[in-house]
Amino acid sequence: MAGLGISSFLKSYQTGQIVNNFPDAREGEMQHTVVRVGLFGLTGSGKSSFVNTVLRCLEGKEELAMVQSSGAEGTVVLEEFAFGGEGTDKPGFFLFDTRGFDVLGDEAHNEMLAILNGDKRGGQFIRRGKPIKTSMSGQDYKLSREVHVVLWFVKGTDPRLESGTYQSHMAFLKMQLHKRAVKTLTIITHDDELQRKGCTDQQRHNIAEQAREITGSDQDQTYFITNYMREKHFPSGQEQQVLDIIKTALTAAEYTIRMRQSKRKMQKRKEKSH
Ligand SMILES: Nc1nc2c(ncn2[C@@H]2O[C@H](COP(=O)(O)OP(=O)(O)OP(=O)(O)O)[C@@H](O)[C@H]2O)c(=O)[nH]1
Ligand SMILES: [Mg+2]
Repeated sequence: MAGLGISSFLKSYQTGQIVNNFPDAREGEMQHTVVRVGLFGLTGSGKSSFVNTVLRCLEGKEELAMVQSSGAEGTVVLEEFAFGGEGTDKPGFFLFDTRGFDVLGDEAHNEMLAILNGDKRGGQFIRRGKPIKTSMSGQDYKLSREVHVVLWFVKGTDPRLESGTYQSHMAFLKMQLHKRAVKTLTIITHDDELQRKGCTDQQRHNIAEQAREITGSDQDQTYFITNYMREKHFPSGQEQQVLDIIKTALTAAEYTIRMRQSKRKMQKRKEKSH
């Protein structure tokens, strides 16, 4: 699809429009479901900047999300940004900007699960140091409240990538996402800095491999991007890349919703027959 085509599609996008057919949806469920795209990653990986990049690419507008200034803390309040659904009173999808982590451990796992399950929503502060009550299995949750697809952000120039420290912490979360049939797209940011450093194709290949080890994404769902920044040149070709990421994420989210509905139905049938 040409750039303009995707752009106008996404502007007026409504949840359900890609897959179209949700045979196992509960009555009225799809009317209440808006795709939630969860943005996760370590602090400074470019999640909030990505919200601004999408805003720029889709609506030609400037900054909505608060981006870190050097040394300052970034996002502390969860924020959901509505996109799509032009001309209707229902948004097409939400980008859910989360608070990043310095280290990945039990606390990060608990917080991310709570967000995935819809127990933590936009507008809520994240208070750290106390576990959040949430389901470990993700079953019996309300599909319309959950996060349906994950964009995992990795700063391309992060030295921790190469050391492999970060990969080992993701096994738990990968398993949880798999259980929930939620796909992860890997977004490698700071492509401009990689290019400035004269990063070779082989090095890029290695970075992509290392990032994929963290997330378990498919090769074709790993992207390099330069986020839009007000004072900097936004490379041509980036816009198309960003729109492609969103379209791929929405497609994955809709398939997840459909699959979860079918699983739920099968589970109910099983329970009845026992
Ligand atoms: N050069 C360059 N800088 C970027 C890019 N993406 C983000 N940045 C910068 O990196 C810093 C961190 O970006 P944020 O978007 O605030 O990162 P975040 O993931 O939201 O961070 P937390 O909210 O703390 O989790 C900011 O100074 C951004 O301007 C990029 O692609 N290239
Ligand atoms: Mg942020």
